[in-house]
Amino acid sequence: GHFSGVIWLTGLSGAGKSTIANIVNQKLFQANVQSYLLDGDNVRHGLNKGLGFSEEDRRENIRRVGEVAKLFVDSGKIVIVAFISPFRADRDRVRESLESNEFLEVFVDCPISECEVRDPKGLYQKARRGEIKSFTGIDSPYEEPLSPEFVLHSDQYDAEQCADQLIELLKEKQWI
Ligand code: GGZ
Repeated sequence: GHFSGVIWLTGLSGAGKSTIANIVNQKLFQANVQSYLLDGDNVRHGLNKGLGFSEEDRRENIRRVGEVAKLFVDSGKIVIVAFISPFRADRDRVRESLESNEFLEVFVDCPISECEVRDPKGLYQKARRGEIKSFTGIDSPYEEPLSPEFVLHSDQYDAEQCADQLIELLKEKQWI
């Protein structure tokens, strides 16, 4: 068997969290590592349907995601979590709910200027026009991690390279 724990990706919309998380998940599968990916696509449309983007709803979103991640850790999985998770206190609470060696906070660090240029879904443009309210980085806060276990510079490396860097980290930490 292998180690179980949570790889918690945090960062702005468009920073590349989901893309990197999907690649890491595939690579772990190919290496016969039992992993599971939690991201907005499978959580905000199901378990957390009904939660929006107010501070209160985001905090509840992250609280539930943390609880589910913990359940998967209990089942022996490596869980990859990819949510903006803008509030430090909420990420810290998840960290506290796990053993100290079971939580890797990974800051997907991409300047908002670059996220805005990418704007894969046109959301930044909408937010700038005021068509979306409370958009992270525009009119809703993002609190950068103060001491993450790892930083991915997704503006300097492509998603494949970032995924490789994460896999190397997992080897160094003897998770895999
Ligand atoms: C931020 C928003 C918003 C607002 C919709 N603010 O790039 P995406 O589209 O695919 O990923 C973003 C996703 C963020 O959901 P999370 O569950 O990760 O957020 S949080 O952790 O803060 O609860 C974005 C889309 O949803 N989206 N409206 N106002 N992102």
